[in-house]
Amino acid sequence: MKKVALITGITGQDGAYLAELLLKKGYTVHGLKRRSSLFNTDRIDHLYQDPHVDDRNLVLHYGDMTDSMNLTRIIQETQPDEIYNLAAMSHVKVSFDTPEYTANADGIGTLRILEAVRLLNLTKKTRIYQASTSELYGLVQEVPQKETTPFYPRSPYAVAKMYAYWITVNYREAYNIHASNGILFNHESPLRGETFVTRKITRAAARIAMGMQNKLFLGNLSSKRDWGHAKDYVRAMYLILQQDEPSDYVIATGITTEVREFVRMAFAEIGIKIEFKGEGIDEKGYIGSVDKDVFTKTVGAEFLDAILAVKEPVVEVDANYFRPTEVDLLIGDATKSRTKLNWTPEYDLKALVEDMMISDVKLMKKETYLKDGGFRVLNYFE
Ligand code: NDP
Ligand code: GDR
Repeated sequence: MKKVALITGITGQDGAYLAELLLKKGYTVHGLKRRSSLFNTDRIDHLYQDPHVDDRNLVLHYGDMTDSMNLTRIIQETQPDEIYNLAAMSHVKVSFDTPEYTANADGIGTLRILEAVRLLNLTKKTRIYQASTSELYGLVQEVPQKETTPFYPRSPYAVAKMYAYWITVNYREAYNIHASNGILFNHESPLRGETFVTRKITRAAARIAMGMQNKLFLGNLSSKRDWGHAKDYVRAMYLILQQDEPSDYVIATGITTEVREFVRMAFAEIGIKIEFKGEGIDEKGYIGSVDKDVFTKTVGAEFLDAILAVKEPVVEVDANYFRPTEVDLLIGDATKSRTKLNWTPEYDLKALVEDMMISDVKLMKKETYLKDGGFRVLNYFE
């Protein structure tokens, strides 16, 4: 019998990689997708199957984490062996603008899934993975952070995720459900949303190199994150649900890096050396030098003269990106995952940055070729 998985948040970064992984392992994958006025399945279009074909192994269902009846019906219809609850309003800064919605989708949404499994008498059959986060650690209590480190959430997002973490533990203890938390530290990829800092940087670096953008505005350059690759992290999610006993696991690389250094690394991939000058809000990043060979090989000779002529700073600080309360330092200790799950990441930070830069340069090149060929982005009002 084929195993059945239900992924909430299948259209997001992790959902896309996880769907790919589970399909490769022979699962039938059901995914929850939100209705939106534009297509929102870009990340999984390569996995899409014509709904008119029998025996599809990827099926999408309209739904929302704020709609109990909808979630309960989908779980009833699909009878999943495994639920990966990845859906969330996942942007920390935006959660300060939408705290109530974030609590509903990220916090109570998790309860809705757990309660549906209980009401449908699936507690023995269905295993649940909850997408918990290093943001739970918030204000630094201990470094590196591990499963036993106390939580101190610093955003409406993190507080909502703290509820989700504990309700998962509670349902495990109260109803004997195989429900586990993966406490994942930041993980990135070419599929990362464009407003998270790493993707914002790699995308801007590619655009600046091709003369499509002059400046990259960032917030706190000094915060430190433990960045891994999403491909490695979805593998950990799968492993967590294959264990005989449910439990909670930290997934991290154990290495932390400043946002400022991530900027340097991204530009360095295409031969541009960034030098930061000034302090605080006045700190700026300038092009110190360009390695012509690397630039020509990665970006293209046709863009070289223009980049050599840039004298203005290419990185500046914009206080609008500061958060009312910040998480300054995250660094994870994944000893438990390494020993119990036998999980080890394949990507280090250099390989991650390279993967993201290659992808963004390719994407931006496509855009410049289209523009040069006389094509423009469709304007609905023309
Ligand atoms: P994304 O933001 O890329 O994806 C979030 C997904 O959730 C999208 O599919 C989105 O749909 C969906 N979604 C959002 N709100 C709702 C809702 N109300 N109802 C149904 N679906 C909804 O996040 P990631 O893939 O990066 O992260 C996956 C999960 O892991 C999230 O829960 C996140 O909080 C958590 N996490 C992420 C980490 C990371 O570094 N990436 C680290 C630790 C935890 P749509 O595409 O329509 O927007
Ligand atoms: P984070 O990721 O908040 O850690 O949450 P994000 O990439 O948004 O921020 C990381 C750090 O970079 C600083 N920063 C900026 N951030 C953004 N987005 N935009 C900027 O311009 C900018 N400039 C500096 C931030 O202040 C922060 O310190 C991510 C999400 O995926 C969560 O869902 C997940 O739970 C955690 O990672 C682990």
